[in-house]
Amino acid sequence: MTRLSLASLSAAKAQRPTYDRAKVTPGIVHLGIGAFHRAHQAVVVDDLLSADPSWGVVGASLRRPDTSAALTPQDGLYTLLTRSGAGTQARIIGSVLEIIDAPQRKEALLARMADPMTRIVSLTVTEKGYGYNAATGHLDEANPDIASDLVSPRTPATAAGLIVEALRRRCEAGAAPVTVLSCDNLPHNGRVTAQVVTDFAEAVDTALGKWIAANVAFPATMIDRIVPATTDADRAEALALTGLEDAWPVVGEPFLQWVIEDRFVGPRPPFDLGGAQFVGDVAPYETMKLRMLNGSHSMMAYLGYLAGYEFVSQVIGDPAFRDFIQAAWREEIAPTLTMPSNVSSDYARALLERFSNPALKHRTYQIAMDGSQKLPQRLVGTVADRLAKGQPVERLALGIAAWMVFAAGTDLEGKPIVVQDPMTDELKRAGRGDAVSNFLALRRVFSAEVAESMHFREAVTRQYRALKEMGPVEAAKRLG
Ligand code: CS2
Repeated sequence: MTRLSLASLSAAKAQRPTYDRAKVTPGIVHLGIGAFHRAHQAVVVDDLLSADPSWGVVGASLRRPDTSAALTPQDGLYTLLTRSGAGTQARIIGSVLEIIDAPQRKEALLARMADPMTRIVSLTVTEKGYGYNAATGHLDEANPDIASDLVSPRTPATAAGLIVEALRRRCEAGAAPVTVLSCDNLPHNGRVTAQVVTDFAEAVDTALGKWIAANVAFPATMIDRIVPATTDADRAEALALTGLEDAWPVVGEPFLQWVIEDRFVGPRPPFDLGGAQFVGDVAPYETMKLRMLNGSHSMMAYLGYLAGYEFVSQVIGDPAFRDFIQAAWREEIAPTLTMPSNVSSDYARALLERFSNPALKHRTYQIAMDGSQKLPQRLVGTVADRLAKGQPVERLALGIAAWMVFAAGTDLEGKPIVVQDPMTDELKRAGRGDAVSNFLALRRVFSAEVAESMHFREAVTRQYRALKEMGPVEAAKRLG
């Protein structure tokens, strides 16, 4: 069996890079090079390298060495499998030039980030990776990783710490401005990144804050592609299709969207050649995506998991859930958006098709992870907007009640659930006794205005009881 690498690339029975890989130079450093980045931004970059080879990606893993271990022997090359009902397409992506395992090679990473050739530092570090406290709107200095970086800011481990140290070096060397591009599912991700970076910088070096304000841009982005975690079956399929062994292919749906606020300092890569859109204001796109797609994803994940469904396509294939999700979009979520109503109804129709993709095998359990970090922007914000107008929130309340049951760590048959969440201990405690009240008291998840609304408390209590008494399918049926 031959392994994918530059030496074997010409033998790959798949779409391959059309540019000369030897001429590609690094222009982007990406923090958090997981499957999502490799199936999204790196593909967009792959599409533009023939036009401009100065935008190659150096990726960094901040926690685990596994991506570097898998892709370094492959010269950074990997297979993208695009899956739909019509079959699977394989394509070799060549835009990632190097993968740095940050804990082992911190100095190499910082040097690369500070290098003037690097004009973009982008990130997908998940919601919890920002060290942001949404309740205060600032860097969470009590977060243990952030606290430890603040003590030794020259050898940081967090995204905020790494960016600040790289910026300090750039400032000291008089290097060119740089754009920091957040690609996580957070509302106002550009603003949040600017806030944590500035707060961190001011805590360690007051002069640096000024340089950052003048030399760094933090555009907001909306990112979208469904990327299920890679399995051994995917590895086998990559080999069967391309003829080359790949230790870590990635899988995605055909759909890809990337909306970027057009506010770069320094040169802007022609991301539009790979289908990205540059716009003046990302917020309407972002709110639509977070509330419609991610909001319903989370509801389907908790309700579906509790109903015994492994994949999203099975959940949306159950008429009770399908009707419920469509009603939630139409009656409760879409009316809170500023998008024209035909945009949101077309969007909902497209989502239904994407969720129904039978080939994707996207696990409900994967989406259910880190709920405490996801719920605020996916469901609770929508609830807040509706409560302010005195509108009903029954369906959103059912989705939130399903999260409460899941997060408490025991399914409806009494079987334990392995809850993966930075707040696991608090969630487990909240599940004991008066669970609804305990969960509503978590200020990182529910703002005071939402938690103190009688209307909301009653709705969640009603739906929580319905879940326990009749199960998720019947509870959803009543609201479909
Ligand atoms: C999902 C997202 O895992 C999750 O929480 O809702 O990863 C979702 O698939 C992407 O945001 C789609 O763009």
